[in-house]
Amino acid sequence: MRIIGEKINGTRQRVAQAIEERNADLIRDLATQQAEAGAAWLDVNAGTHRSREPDDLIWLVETIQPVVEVPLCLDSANPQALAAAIQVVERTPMINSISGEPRRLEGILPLVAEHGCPVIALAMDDKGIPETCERRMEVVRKVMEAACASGVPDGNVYLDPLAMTLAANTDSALTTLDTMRAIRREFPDAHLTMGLSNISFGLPARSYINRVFLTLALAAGLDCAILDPLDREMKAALVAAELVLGHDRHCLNYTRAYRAGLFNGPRAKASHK
Ligand code: THG
Repeated sequence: MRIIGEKINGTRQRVAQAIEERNADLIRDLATQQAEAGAAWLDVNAGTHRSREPDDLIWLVETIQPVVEVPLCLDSANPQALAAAIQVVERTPMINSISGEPRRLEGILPLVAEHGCPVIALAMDDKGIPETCERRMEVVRKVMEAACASGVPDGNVYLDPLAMTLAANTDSALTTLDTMRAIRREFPDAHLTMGLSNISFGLPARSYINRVFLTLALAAGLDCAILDPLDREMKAALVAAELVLGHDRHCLNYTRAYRAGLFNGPRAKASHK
């Protein structure tokens, strides 16, 4: 399981303010903390100010990459912002994301192919997020065809089946898990990733829901997740689930995490995300 650290996101108030004030220290702290906690990529999202997004994303990349070795995951729907950021990035980044929307396929896939980037592909298109597993798979097939036609190998695609809040539809997690299993069957070489916390939006005690959902998603084949690597309770759930699912030979990671104090020690601040 590989983790994309989610904390450098301009939709978070503290991060938006740091971007606005060009507060490099705050951003660099978030970068080093997440890298030390084992993130394989750091998600970098400059927020929603469309006209400023290219400049803000470039500033974030140039601020972060001198202090960490891990590659970045450039999180934007805007082809211009992604193209600008790719010019200043030193290590091949992941691109977050394409989808079935023609504008994103046409604007972003050529960049992905040219730079050999891993890319996240959302199971949605210009009509939104399909209600059913079958219709999400139609979008997935279309995106995989487009990726293949552009010369992007399946192994560089991280499919995101998308999780909607249970508060609006209590079948939402089931649809997402079914979509994951269908993707695993049809595209065995592609990866599966997801932002977990959407599943609990609007509900109390979100961290419990998020942890159970992570566990079920791992059983359905999730091999990469966008989450807060500093959330110890999430990490503990992850390590235990991987052991139970037979992904931890000789229980090495589990016992190592135990010895490092992951299951006791100071608790993560109760995170109700
Ligand atoms: N799929 C893909 N990319 C994504 C998402 C996804 N990128 C953005 C998002 N979803 C995942 N990233 C985050 C980043 C931060 C938080 C949640 C998801 C977060 N939220 C808290 C909350 O909502 O309460 C706290 C906000 C704050 O601290 O201000 O921290 O699904 N491909």
